Amino acid sequence: ADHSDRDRTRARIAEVLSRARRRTALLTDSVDEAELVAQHSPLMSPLVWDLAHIGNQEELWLVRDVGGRDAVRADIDELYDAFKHARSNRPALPLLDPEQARGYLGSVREKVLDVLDSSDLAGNALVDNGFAFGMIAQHEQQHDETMLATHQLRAGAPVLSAPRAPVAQAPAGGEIVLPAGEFLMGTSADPWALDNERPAHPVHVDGFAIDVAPVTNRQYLAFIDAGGYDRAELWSERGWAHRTEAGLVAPQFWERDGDGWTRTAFGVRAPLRLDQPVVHVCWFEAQAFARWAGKRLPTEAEWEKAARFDPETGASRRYPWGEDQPDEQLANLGQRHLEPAEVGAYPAGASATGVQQLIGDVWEWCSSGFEAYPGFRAFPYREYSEVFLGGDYRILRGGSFGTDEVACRATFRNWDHPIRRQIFAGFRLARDLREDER
Ligand code: AVJ
Ligand code: FE
Repeated sequence: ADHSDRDRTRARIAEVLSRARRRTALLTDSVDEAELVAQHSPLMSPLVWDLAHIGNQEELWLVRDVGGRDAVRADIDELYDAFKHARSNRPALPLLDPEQARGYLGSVREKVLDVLDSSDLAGNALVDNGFAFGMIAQHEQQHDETMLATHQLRAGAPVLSAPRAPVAQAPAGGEIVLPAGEFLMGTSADPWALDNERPAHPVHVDGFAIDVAPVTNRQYLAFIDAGGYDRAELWSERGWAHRTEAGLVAPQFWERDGDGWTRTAFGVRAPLRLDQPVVHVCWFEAQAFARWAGKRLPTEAEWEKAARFDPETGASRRYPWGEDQPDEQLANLGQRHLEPAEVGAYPAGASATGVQQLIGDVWEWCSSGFEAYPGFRAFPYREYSEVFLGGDYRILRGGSFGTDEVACRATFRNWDHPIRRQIFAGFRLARDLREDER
C-alpha cells in the first residue's frame, strides 16, 4: 500500500508540474520576443523575468535542496531574487533572453523529474507527501496568474482567448446568517498547505450575515451612479486621499461609452456583463462600496467560516462543497475562462450553508490585514510569508478565474496592498446581526 501511495503521489506531482508548465508556455509563447522583454506596467515584471524566476525557484528548492544536485545556473540566483530588484527595475537587468530562459526551464525540469523518480517523498518536512514539489507547482501557478495580470495590462491585439464564462440558470442573491460560534480555521492536515495557512486553530466568530454572491457590475454601477466616487463620507481618510490622487472614477479597465460603460479584458473591449462580479477594484473602493450599501467587508475569519463550516458536523471542509477536487461544475478556476462567471453560475459549488462562488471567479477582499495564526512557523523560507506579516496588506480569499486549483483551497491566504487593482480582485459584503437576528 505504501508503494502505490507513493506512486500515486509521484504521478499527481508530475501531472501538476506539467499542467503548470503548459500554462507558462501558453502565457509566454503567445507574445513575441519584444513583448516578452518589455515592461507592460511598472507594477509588473517583464514576462521573461517571471519565466526564468519560475525556473530559478524550481532549481533552488527541487534540484539543489531536495535533490542535493549540482546547480544548473548558480550565477543567476541574484537576478531572479524577488527581494533584490523592484519589479519596475527588472527590465534593465541583464536577464536571460527568452530562448535562454526556455532552455533553462527545460534543463531544470528534466533534473526535477529525475529527482522526483528517486525520492521516496518522506524523511523530512520538505519532502513528506511531496510538499516541496507541491509548493513549487503552486509557485509556478501563482506567477502564471501574475503573468495573466500582465497580459491584461498589455496593449495591442488580443493573443489569449477562452470560451465565455457561464451564465446563471437562476440568479443568486440575498444573504446567509451564520450564528455565533467556534469553528476550526486554517489547517494542520492539508499536505500541500503553505506555512501561513497553518496550524488549524479554533476561532470564535460572532454571528454575522454574508452575501450569497460577490458584488456584481450591476450593483457597482449603482454605486457609481449614486455618486460613490464623489462622496468623501463613504471613504476612509486614506481611501479618499488615494481615490483623489489616483483619479479613480470606476474599476480599472472600465471606459465610458455614451451613457453606459465598456470593459476591456485581454485586449477585447465589450459592454459590461452586468451580472458578473465586479473585478479590478482596490480594497479602498470595496470599502467605500460597502459603506454606501450599509454593510462591510467580511473579516478573514468570517470568510473562511462561510466557506468551510459545516453546521451538521461542526467540521471545516477543504472546499465549500466538501472534499472533492474542483471541476468545471464547481468553480471558475484555472484560466478556463478569461472572466468571472455570472453570479449563480455555480450552484453545485455552494457551501454547506448556501454561500456561492467563494472559490474562483474573483479574489475577495477581506477587512483583515495579513497576520500570523497562533503557532505560525515560517516554512520553508521566511520570504514566502513571514516578511509580509503585519505589513500594509489586506487579505484576499478564494482565488479567481486565473487561479489554478493547485494554488486554491478554502484555507489559502493571499494578500496585497490596499491600492492594488491589477489583480483579479472583487469582493462580497457582510454585516453584523441585528438584535432580533441573534
Ligand atoms: C502570495 C500571491 C502574494 O505573488 O507576491 C510568488 C506569491 N511568492 N513568489 C506573490 C509568491 C513568491 C505571492 N502572493
Ligand atoms: Fe516568486
